[in-house]
Amino acid sequence: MRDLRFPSPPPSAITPPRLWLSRRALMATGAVAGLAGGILPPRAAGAAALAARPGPLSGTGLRPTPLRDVTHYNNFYEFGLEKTDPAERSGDFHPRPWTVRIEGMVARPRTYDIDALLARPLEERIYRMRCVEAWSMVIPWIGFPLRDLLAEAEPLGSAKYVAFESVLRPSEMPGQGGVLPVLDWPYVEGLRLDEATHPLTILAVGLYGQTLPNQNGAPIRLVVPWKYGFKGIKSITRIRLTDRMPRTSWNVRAPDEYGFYANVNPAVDHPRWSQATERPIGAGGFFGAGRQPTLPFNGYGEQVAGLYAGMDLRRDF
Ligand SMILES: Nc1nc2c(c(=O)[nH]1)N[C@H]1C(S)=C(S)[C@@H](COP(=O)(O)O)O[C@H]1N2
Ligand SMILES: [Mo]
Repeated sequence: MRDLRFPSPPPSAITPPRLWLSRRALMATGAVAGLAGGILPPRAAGAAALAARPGPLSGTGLRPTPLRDVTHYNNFYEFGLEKTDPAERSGDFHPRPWTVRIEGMVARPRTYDIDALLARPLEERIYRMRCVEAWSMVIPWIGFPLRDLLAEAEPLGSAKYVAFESVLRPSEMPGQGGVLPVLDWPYVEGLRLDEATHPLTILAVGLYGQTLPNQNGAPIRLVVPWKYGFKGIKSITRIRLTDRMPRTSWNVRAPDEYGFYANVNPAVDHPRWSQATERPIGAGGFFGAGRQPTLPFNGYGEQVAGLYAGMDLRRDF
């Protein structure tokens, strides 16, 4: 029987030739190196241009993964289990009209329209993204700090955690209607309040100078760069402040494998594979980089390690 948990890296770790061939084609046009040079890469289907000013850590010299890989090697189980499913099966998803509700332990619960969120001052944040499956990307996100939105709702002193919920829409998300229940829908995630209000934590509404492609979590998703990718919940409709540690989809699915914290940690292996190294996606095929060491907190330790002072991160993984 097929293993429906995250596959172990060896079979899934091989970039299909089709992907790197198209990446080479993209590089030949100069589009990949285009960010710094001001040439924008081609637009993903359905995405619109989106302007942003450079945000903190944008000048750290990380080379973004080609757009083709960012949009064609995805985990978005609402659209299927394969990395190619989100790009192939999300064409009928409608990320508009859309609202995001902020509620729970706040003085001012409120509902935001996505157009109002897109009209806020936006920043580009070039962040590493490390998947628990031991591959990684560098993505030029566009978004704004989650803390700004939370502040507008005025969290109560009793609030300790933030719970997030993705959209439930089986009519447009074939993975939600399947006969094999991989995850309980809707997908849910959670952060401690101090993690949610850390300045590196953003709500992303775009990438590579355009609104979010459906497969990357349109129209709005979470990005927490020091945690494994699965914490970056996509297509968010609800954000709830609470005093209880929220349930999270992968922790409910396999609690021994996926913890609440999910901080990137090369010293704590997944029970079925090592987390010591990672395979950068789209880093150049035969001639480019091979596996590279995984960094504690995905390289953001200087900014975030203090959040976990005194905690045993082997136990709270
Ligand atoms: N709603 C929802 N959010 C999700 C997922 C998902 O299946 N459903 N997959 C997660 C995982 S495992 C990863 S690695 C990232 C992938 O984001 P990307 O496809 O934009 O790179 O999204 C995360 N957010
Ligand atoms: Mo992931």
